[in-house]
Parts: sequence; structure tokens; C-alpha cells
Amino acid sequence: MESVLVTAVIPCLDEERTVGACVGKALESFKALGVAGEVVVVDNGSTDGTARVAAERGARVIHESVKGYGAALRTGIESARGQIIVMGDGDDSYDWSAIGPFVQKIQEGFDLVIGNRFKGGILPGAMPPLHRYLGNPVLSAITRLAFGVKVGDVHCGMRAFTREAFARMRMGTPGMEFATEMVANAAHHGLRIAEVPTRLYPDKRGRPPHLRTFRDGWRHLRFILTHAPDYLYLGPGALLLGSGLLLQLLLVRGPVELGGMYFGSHFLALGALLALVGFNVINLGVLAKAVMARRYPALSSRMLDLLTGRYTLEIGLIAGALMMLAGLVVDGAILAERLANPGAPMESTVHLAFFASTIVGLGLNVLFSSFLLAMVIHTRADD
Ligand SMILES: Nc1nc2c(ncn2[C@@H]2O[C@H](COP(=O)(O)OP(=O)(O)O)[C@@H](O)[C@H]2O)c(=O)[nH]1
Ligand SMILES: [Mg+2]
Repeated sequence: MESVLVTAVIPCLDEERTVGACVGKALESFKALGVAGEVVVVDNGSTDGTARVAAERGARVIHESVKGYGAALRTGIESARGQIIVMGDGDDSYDWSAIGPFVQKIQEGFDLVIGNRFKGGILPGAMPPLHRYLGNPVLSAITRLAFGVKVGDVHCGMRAFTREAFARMRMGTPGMEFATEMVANAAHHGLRIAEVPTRLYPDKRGRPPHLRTFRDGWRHLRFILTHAPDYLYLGPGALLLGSGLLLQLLLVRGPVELGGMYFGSHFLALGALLALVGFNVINLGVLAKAVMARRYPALSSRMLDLLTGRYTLEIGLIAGALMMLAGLVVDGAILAERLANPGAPMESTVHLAFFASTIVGLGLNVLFSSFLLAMVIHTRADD
């Protein structure tokens, strides 16, 4: 049997009106490009004639019972026989006759090629204004920032990649967030990414799309937040911890009056709270980064190199114990003074005691989280 070079993968949920045209155009493309190709249609539980129409037009039809765009695509891609995979919707909104530039970019040596509909043109009625002017550009910008990639249209459904690149990306999400995950994982694994202008046509199926604006928008955002610990934890955590410590330091010697306003123990308590919460948020960020380092060995970050190279449980334990000790010494001194002068007003020492106790609390946190960090860093990655 002639070996297949390109596999077109089309995920379908009730697309009997359009899947035939997509399959036909993909097969024509293979002929025009002079490559051996196959079309795989993944039927995702359709109740219409999708599977029959696709098979009649010459596709190899496979079935995936787990619902979702990502689940369907993954199954289709894993069954592909070609070295190069082109994926795209079965609603005839992407032009399956125009896959040449995708295949070409792969042959030039790129691992992943993503269409860009903003560059290729969006025909009237092809994309709702809310997605075109708000949802997609905003989520694409956040994705670029969070993962350091240059991809203009992160949700574009027409893409190409090598089978090997797909294996390296280790995709796992079942829904529409698959599109974002692929961009993130490609970046984290250091794959070479290219873009090609792609035109988007109105789909021709005569019913609403499967994509649901808010449910799927949230799924993209959820994925980004979960996988961008610098932005989710480290930035906000540093801000909280910094402002909490600053507030405490300002008030450590007693109440302060600023511009006629009195800053007393209420603000002291707020400072302690901010510092503790901020520290815990940073703590989670460090753990999340350590988890990501296990998952994405190609990911480079100075913090990670430092952690994986130098960190030992003992360092964490000693740091935590020293912090606790420092706080306890101050607290002890305050207690001794109180015992010596039982009648002295509390106000003179409460500020310092608050600060010292906050440091004890932070030290305790360091102590306990050190164990989990050590476990994450020194456990072998499972693959
Ligand atoms: N949303 C969704 N799409 C699916 C599913 N299974 C297969 N698909 C196919 O995935 C493609 C993209 O879906 P579509 O509704 O066109 O989303 P949109 O192009 O992002 O608006 C279509 O070919 C669908 O038929 C599923 O369970 N959910
Ligand atoms: Mg579509």
C-alpha cells in the first residue's frame, strides 16, 4: 500500500449537510498537491447521517464516544497514518481546498502551523462580532502574554502539525480549550510555530454552532490561568505580600498619623493578613511552577533552575525554622518585658508583637510547604 503523507482530521458532531463537501475538497487538495493523503472523520456521537455521508465521500470514519472538540480531535489524530496532519472543522467554514500553504510550512520545517483568520479575511456573517472584536483578540492577547508565543488567532480551527510534534505536545483537554492548550504546549515544549493567513466563510449547516460563547470563552481563560503561574500567583502574591509587609513595617513602632488620618491596630491587622495571604499565594505559585517544570522539561525559567538545581528539603526547613525563631525571640522579649512591668499599657508593644507573630506565621508556612515542594521537585516525572 502506498504510504500516506498527509492525514486530514475532521471532528464532526451532526454535520451531515457539510461534511461531504469538506471531505471532497480535502481529497481534491491531495490530488492537486500531488501527495498521498487520507481523510479521517471523527464522528462524535452524531444523530444525523454524518458518518454515512463522510464514508460515501471517501473518508475513513472513526467514532469517539467522549463528547467534545478536543476529545474527538485527539482520537482522530492518534489514528492518523500520515506524517503530516491537517485538522479543521466539518462545517465548511474553513476552505479544505486551501491546505497547500499549511502542508508547505510543515515541509519547510515548522512543527505546528496555525491559520490566522484576521489576516486571511473573515467573510460577513462568518464570526459573531462579539468573538471577532472582543473574545478572540482579548483571549489571543492574554495567551500570547502568558505563554510568550507569537500567534495572532489562537482559536483558529485549521492547523497542521507533524505526528511527532503532536506526540510531543501531549494534549489532554477534551473541549474547545484544546485550541489554547495546543498553542501553550507547543510553546512550552519549544516547538517551531508558523502562521498562515486563512479565510473564514460562514458555515453552511443552517443551525447554531456548537461553540457557546461564555462556556467556551471561560474554558480558554481557565486553561490560561491554570498554566500561567507567574501571572496567576507570583505577581499578585508579591503585590499582596509586599503591601502587607510595608504596612506592618510602617506601623511597627506604633500608630502613625498621616494627613490627619490615624493608622492604628486595624491597619496592623490588615498588614498581617495581606502578608500571610500574599505569602501563601506565592507559595502556590512556586509549587505550580515546580509541577510545570516536571511536565514541560523544555520550559526554562531562572526560578525553576534554581529550585531544581539547589533546593533541598533541609534548606526549606532551615529557612522556615530561622524565620520562626526570629519572630519568637522578639515575641519572647516582649513577653519578658510585660512580665517585668505588668501594669504597662499594651499599646506600646502590640505593634511589634503583631509584626513578630506574622514572621512566625510565615516561617511555619515555609516549613510545611517545604515538604510538598521537595516531593514535587524530587519525584520522577511520569511519562
Ligand atoms: N463544540 C463541539 N464541536 C464538536 C464536537 N464534536 C465534534 N465537533 C466538531 O468540531 C468542529 C468545531 O465546532 P464548531 O461548532 O464549528 O465551532 P466553531 O467553529 O468554533 O464555532 C465542528 O466540525 C464540529 O462538528 C463536540 O462535542 N463539541
Ligand atoms: Mg466551525
